[in-house]
Amino acid sequence: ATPTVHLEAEPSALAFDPAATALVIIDMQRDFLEPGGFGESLGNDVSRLAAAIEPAASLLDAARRAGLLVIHTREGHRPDLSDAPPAKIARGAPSARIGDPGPMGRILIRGEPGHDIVPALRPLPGEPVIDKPGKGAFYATDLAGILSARRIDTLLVCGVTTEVCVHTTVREANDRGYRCVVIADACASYIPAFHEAGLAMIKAQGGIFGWVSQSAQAVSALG
Ligand code: C5J
Repeated sequence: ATPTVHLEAEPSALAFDPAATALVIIDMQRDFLEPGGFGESLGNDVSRLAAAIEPAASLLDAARRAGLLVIHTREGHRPDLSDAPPAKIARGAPSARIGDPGPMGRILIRGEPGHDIVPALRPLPGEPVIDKPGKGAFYATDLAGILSARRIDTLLVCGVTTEVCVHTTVREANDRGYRCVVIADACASYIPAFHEAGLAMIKAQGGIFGWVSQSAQAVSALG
């Protein structure tokens, strides 16, 4: 029989096959979580995101032990900025723009220290790392191919920020037919009200584009 994990979630519990389930950790990068990066350049208090690290680390550990496919994403651009839309670079009035030098290297540029995933969530060799130029993890990446090659039908999703890159990715994954469970305490936002509203939107209307659960529930379900 297919091994089945039963997960408590809202608006309803669900069951999944660990072999057909991936953990997707969105953009847990120094550029968003540490001072001197992209997030702070936009005027955000980056310390608000730290709360997601420990829950995400325990979820990552449980997912690895249960044999789930683990996928990490990173938002960032090529050093020559050829994949960075001018409209994205020009947006707002940041203290430093994408590509400008900063204390963690050039802002939101692949290969720079700020682009790295935080040490507590460092990918293991063999875990796919999706480098994405946009907010969603499907746009201009090979994520769809990786998921279909592994016959994945369910995603556990966490990371930052809840209402931006997590939401964009989950909305598109839902349209592509994946069941998405967002792990609430392993996500965070610079704007707490948006974190709460973002989670509420996902699970409203009978789970209009997904489910919401907690890291402790996912860890205990994964055994
Ligand atoms: C943002 C992200 N907020 N990873 N990126 O610009 O959510």
